[in-house]
Amino acid sequence: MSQTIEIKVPDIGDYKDIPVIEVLVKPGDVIEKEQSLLTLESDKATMDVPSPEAGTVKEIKVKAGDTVSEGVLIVILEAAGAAAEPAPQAEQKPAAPAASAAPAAAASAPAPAAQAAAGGSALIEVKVPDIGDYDGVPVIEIAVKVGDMVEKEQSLITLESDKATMDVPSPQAGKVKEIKVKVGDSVGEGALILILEGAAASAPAAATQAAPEAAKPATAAAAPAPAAKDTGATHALAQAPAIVPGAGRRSISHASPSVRKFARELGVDVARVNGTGPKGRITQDDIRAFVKGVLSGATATAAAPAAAGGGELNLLPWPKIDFAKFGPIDAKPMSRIKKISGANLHRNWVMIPHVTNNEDADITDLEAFRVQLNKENEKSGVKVTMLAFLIKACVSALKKHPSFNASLDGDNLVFKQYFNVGFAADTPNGLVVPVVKNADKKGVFEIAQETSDLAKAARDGKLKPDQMQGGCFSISSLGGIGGTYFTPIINAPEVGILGVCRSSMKPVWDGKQFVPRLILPLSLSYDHRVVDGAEAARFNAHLAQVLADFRRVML
Ligand code: CAO
Repeated sequence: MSQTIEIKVPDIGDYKDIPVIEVLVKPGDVIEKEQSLLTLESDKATMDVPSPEAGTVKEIKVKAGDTVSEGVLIVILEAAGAAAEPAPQAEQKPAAPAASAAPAAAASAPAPAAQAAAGGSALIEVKVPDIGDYDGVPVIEIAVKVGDMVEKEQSLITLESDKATMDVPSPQAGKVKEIKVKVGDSVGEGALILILEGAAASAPAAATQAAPEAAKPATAAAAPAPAAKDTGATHALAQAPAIVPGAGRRSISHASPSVRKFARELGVDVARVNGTGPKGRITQDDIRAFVKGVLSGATATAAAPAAAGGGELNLLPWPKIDFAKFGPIDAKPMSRIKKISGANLHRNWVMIPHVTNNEDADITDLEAFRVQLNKENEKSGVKVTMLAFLIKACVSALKKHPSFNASLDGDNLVFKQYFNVGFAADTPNGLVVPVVKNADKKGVFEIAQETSDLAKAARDGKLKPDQMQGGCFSISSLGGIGGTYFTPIINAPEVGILGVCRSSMKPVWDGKQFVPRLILPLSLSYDHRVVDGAEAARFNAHLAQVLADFRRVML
């Protein structure tokens, strides 16, 4: 009997809505106890959530970019050796808390102990704040030097235990007078880190008063050990025992939160930077050297062999421009849908070798038929659209060319035996792709009604997640707007998408003369890893034939 464990985000102190920056496992993975499942990163701490048990990952409930807080379900695990263990008789209380994971404490500004220095300037002793149960935590990086002017909240040093990486920020703005620790020292709560000459030196009293507020400690995080809750059956609830550092256990970039933030500001992917700090840690200087290398061309040269061997992209950092210098501007945050669809489109554009095959379909007769149908059914309230015919025509082409109804899964091609066709819908908040399920089993009227309902739900922001899932192939119709041809981006893991532009009357040579025909431009983008060019041309030619004579849809 297998035991299913729900792994949730453990107590992470005062932190809420922390972004998941990396999911480290996938369904089917066999994992060890304590193996990191995912990495969370706030602007002050990077933390990994480890597995409370060994087992097989059944389901992952979050993805990179989600934000999570304590108690959020992240992974469902089938515990290893569960069959061998006796079923618990009753709900067990969590075992004694494991180590308190309190990166949040480090994130709080440490208590500045201010004292009036000669000449009226305030000398502030900056100490390690409450970092929960941690003691003897190694200093792995010192981000400032004597004489530096620092801002309030600027990182001063980075500590790294075997549970978390934490930056200690400055309690206030000022000048670094003296540094009392060095890399490799071990520190605990209250250890003197450095002496700061407060920027508000003329008002030492204010600095002193600020101390208790600034020192407000985060709640120590008590992460319970897995708790088996059972009624003789198979279900168990568990929380991860503690938070651990990702970098130490994985071959990913080893960098403190402040260095990651710095890298993000410059558009640098830390995974591409070589760390020269202790244990290969990436420092701010490494990021600077990387940017200099890219700008001077040196890094491009160094990366060339990797690129030649199929390595990573070697892109320049994104240009950072102060647009306000050139005229008035109005900056607005992107909508949630735009952010999500943008990230998906970007990945698909970069990862899929797209090719677009253009074709013209003569829809003169089909359009006449559509107009006639709508006249006959005026009272029914259902308007037959070109999109509904296109969906049926695509089903016919998908049946004839099954590789368009496939998805890549590692070295396997998964051929789907069902025909779910998605269509891009333009909404005030951005692009969404609702899916008409089992389009092969539905008639044109039914599909017309369904696409109209789905498009309305999309525009009203009421589409449910399952209405956007399960697609095999997509259509992006700009026919109501205009255009001739375009390159639609494939909606991965699908391998094809049909772009449709506005039909127009064109002179067509019939062998004896030019005749006016209504021509619909079709642009079929396909994943060239899965579909060959000849097959794509056949798919598009078949579509054009079906649209020219819709009786062929039955063949
Ligand atoms: N050629 C000429 N006219 C067309 C046409 C075509 N290919 N397709 C639609 N039309 C006409 C319709 O007949 C309709 O005319 P009437 O109002 O006179 O009946 C008008 O254009 C408006 O159609 P529509 O676009 O609103 O409706 P639709 O069913 O064709 O499409 C939907 C629905 C949801 C696909 C559409 O509203 C939409 O959102 N399109 C944008 C998709 C998009 O953004 N794609 C880009 C994604 S990025 O790759």
